[in-house]
Formats: sequence, structure tokens, C-alpha cells
Amino acid sequence: MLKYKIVLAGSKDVGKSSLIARFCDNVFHEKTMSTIGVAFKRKKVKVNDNISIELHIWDFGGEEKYRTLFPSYCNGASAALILYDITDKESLNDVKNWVKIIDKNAIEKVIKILIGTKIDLEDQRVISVEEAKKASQKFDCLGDPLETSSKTGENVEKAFLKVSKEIIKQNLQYCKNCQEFYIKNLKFCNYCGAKSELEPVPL
Ligand SMILES: Nc1nc2c(ncn2[C@@H]2O[C@H](COP(=O)(O)OP(=O)(O)OP(=O)(O)O)[C@@H](O)[C@H]2O)c(=O)[nH]1
Ligand SMILES: [Mg+2]
Repeated sequence: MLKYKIVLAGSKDVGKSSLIARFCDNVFHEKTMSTIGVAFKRKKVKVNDNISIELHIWDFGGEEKYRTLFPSYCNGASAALILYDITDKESLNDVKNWVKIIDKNAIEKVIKILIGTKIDLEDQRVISVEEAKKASQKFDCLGDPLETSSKTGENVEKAFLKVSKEIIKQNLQYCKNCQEFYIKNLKFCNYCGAKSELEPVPL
């Protein structure tokens, strides 16, 4: 099983740990403990009938005092989910700080995806979809931001599926000869030995 590291970033209380808890364990808690330092979870994602990957998900405490830990963990990450809370203006302003750290510390290009949280609190929304779209473009994140709710579960699976598909697109190729998936920079399929033709993975 191919394993990929992803990191979750974003201000304190945006809902990083809650998003992971909903995705990995299908639970939600109204009261949570702030993440102290770093936390880690694994989860298998079935992208389609032929391909599954294992995500190694790193969760960071959003409090200022833990930010010094974040740069070294960006190393080797295939993707970063950067979260903002649709009810908290400051959390979108903070996105630029996370992006700066990610871009500076990643050895290879990291896929960045902007994720809005807490859409069940629509009546308290202060960040418009348009505003978030602009931020996503400005910070070179993938596509439009996805808005989620860890409370209802809305779009949570979709967010991790989006990141998984993009990881596969960027890292794997498809062998027409034996229908296996293998690492992109290889010149020959490491299952059947056929010459690579740079076939994108059919997703
Ligand atoms: N209504 C609602 N509340 C949410 C949602 N996601 C998280 N929360 C609440 O927001 C608070 C903070 O959530 P956490 O997941 O602990 O936030 P965090 O980003 O991990 O915070 P730190 O670890 O301190 O950086 C908790 O009270 C959660 O219940 C959501 O989708 N909807
Ligand atoms: Mg947390």
C-alpha cells in the first residue's frame, strides 16, 4: 500500500482535530482539548476500485507556541490542508502565515488545499465563498476551497478524497500493459517491466 504524508494547518480552534476525528473515526465532540504539539493518525482511502492509499495525517496545535514545530514536519509531506473557520475572520488572515511556512520548508512541491470549516454555523458566517476563492488563488492552492462541517460530516470525506486524488495524479502513473500504478519518475513499470508511456492515472 502506498503511503503519503499530509499535514493539517490553521489557527487554533479552526477545527483541525475535529476534521480528522470525523474522517478517521466518524465522531464529533462539541468540547475538545487543544492539540498539544503534534498528533498523528493513519487512514486508508479507497480512491476507486483499483487503487487505495494510506494517508499519514499530521495534526498540529494551532497555538502560537507550537508553530516552531511545524516547519520540520512539512518535510516530506505530499500535501497540506490549510483550514480556516467560516465564522472567524482572523483565521483566513492567518492562512498566509501557514502558506509561507509550508512553501519555505517543503523540499518538493506540496499540494495545498484550502478548507473552510463549521458550515453548520451558516448564520454566523463572516467569510464569503468569494473571499475564500480569492485567497485560494492568491496562495496557489488547488482549485476552489471546499467548505466542510465536522459536526454534520458534510464534505469531510470529499476533502480527503480530493487530496488523495491529487496526490495520486502528481506521484503515480498507470501501466497500460499490466494495469498497475507505479511511481512517476520510473522509466519502466516496476510490476511488468513495460516501458513507461507517461499514462495519467484514470481516476
Ligand atoms: N459547530 C461546529 N463546531 C466545530 C466544527 N469543527 C470543530 N468545531 C468546534 O471547534 C472547537 C475547536 O475544534 P478543534 O478540532 O479542537 O480545533 P483545532 O483546530 O484542532 O484546535 P487546536 O488544536 O487548538 O489548534 C471545538 O469546540 C469543536 O467542537 C464544526 O464543523 N462545526
Ligand atoms: Mg487540535
